[in-house]
Amino acid sequence: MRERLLALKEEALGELSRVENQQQLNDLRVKYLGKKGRLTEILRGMGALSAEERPIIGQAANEVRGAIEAVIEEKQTGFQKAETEARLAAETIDVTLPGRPAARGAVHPISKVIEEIEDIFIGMGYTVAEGPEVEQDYYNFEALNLPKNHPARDMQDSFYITDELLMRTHTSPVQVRTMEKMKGQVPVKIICPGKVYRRDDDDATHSHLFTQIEGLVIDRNIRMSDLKGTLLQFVQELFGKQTQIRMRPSFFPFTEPSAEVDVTCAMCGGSGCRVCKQTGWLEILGSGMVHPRVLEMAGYDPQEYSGFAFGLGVERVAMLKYDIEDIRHFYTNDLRFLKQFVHL
Ligand code: FA5
Repeated sequence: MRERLLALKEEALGELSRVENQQQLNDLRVKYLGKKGRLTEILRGMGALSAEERPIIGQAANEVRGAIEAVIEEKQTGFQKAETEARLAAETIDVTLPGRPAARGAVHPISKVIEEIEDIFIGMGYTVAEGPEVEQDYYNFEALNLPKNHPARDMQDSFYITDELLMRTHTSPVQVRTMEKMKGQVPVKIICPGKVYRRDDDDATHSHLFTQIEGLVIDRNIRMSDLKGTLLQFVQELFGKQTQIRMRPSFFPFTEPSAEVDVTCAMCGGSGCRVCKQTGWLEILGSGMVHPRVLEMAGYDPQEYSGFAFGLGVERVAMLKYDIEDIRHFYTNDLRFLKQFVHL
């Protein structure tokens, strides 16, 4: 029996030395040490042994079991270690690999110019106001001294939704809304950026949808010279110190007197070029002193208060600033065009 035990040990250790994986190891454990395994099978013959032999064989059997278990244990530890190492290797992160760049959007050039203009006016003490794009005829026209059938309504051919509702044709209705909200209080000092809509045919300098920034100041003793000084400071901050302005008499039903304002052409510095059609000047906005009737309708006594207002075309300013020859580039969303503004 002792020989059988030793032979079993040799056989088991021999087989164990060749195991390659956990599954084979488990199988051998069952084969040799399991309840119905080979060792148990041999030990079943113990009953036939004499009383002296039994403890000796018992001890030998324990030694064999211990030897086999020790090897199984050692193999087991080896497999677990190898498995952990393999898992760690598979999960390794190479921190030196370059990252995958996420596609980043950028601010649209029109939004950039709006922000820049807002910053300039905020620096002069203005606040930013907003109004609806779907506007009532009253605010878009009537309260601005353009009664129904007034011929100047044609200047801003409109998209009507109903008889009384339209897409606003300019940002000037926000003047009236702000004055109503202020209920006769001064000073009023706002700018209002926003989209406006007109039934203009699209061409290189006209779009049926474009952006305006309205400005409005109301207080006691506001004069035309305040308007001129404000606009001069504004264009010099936006286009550079060398920029000059020119005011040309004009007509808007909501301002009296009214003026269109040109700036010296940023392309040629005023000497005349293709962009300014050889005049040296470029028109960027309409302006004037708020009409007494508009003040009165909005609850301000024109005997006591006066004000100026202006409305500038943001696309026209952006075209000048970035030398863009066609307004439609802003709205066709060609990435080759838009990408040029990413780092500005
Ligand atoms: C107005 O809209 C007046 N509300 C401006 C104003 C406000 C005057 C306050 C007095 C007091 P006008 O229609 O001229 O004015 O438009 C103002 C500016 O918008 C123009 O100078 C021009 O820069 C721009 N603009 C006008 N029509 C278009 C268009 N179809 N596409 C792009 N820009 C335009």
